[in-house]
Amino acid sequence: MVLCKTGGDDMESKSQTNTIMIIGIVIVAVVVVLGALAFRNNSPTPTISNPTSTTQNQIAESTLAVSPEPTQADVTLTEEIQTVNLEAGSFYYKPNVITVKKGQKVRIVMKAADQMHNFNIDELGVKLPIVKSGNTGTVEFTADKLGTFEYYCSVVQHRANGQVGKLIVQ
Ligand SMILES: [Cu+2]
Repeated sequence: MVLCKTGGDDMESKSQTNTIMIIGIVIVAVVVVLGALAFRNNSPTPTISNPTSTTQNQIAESTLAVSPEPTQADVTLTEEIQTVNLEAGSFYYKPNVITVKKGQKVRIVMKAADQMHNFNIDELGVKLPIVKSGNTGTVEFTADKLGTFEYYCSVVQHRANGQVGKLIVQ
């Protein structure tokens, strides 16, 4: 009886260790399968979530571009600026006549061809500081007065030597 009992205990403990081992294997297998699934899921998830996020961004951008009017106003403002490329040399401006409409925003982009030059229109308060030879300087102003105004270079005797031009505001 005693032997049988101990034998039965042995059997029980053996089957217990067996079930523990099986449970352990099952857990490991589950973990491995879950891990593999997680890996598989991880790689497609960004490709799935990215398009949705970009489309969301695109939607957000398009709604932003459509709804606020200041953005459109800015675009038209920059289009309204009339850019004049001006060459300044000894002793001339090319072109030496610029015609604009009253109220026009004007951007003068002046390249100093040989030596240092500047650009001034006294009546409109326009002053482009000295631009060194080979460099380019920019000045912006609004032609808010009707008339013909002289632009000139104030570097030493340049104006007297004929470095002048006419801005006609119509
Ligand atoms: Cu000059």
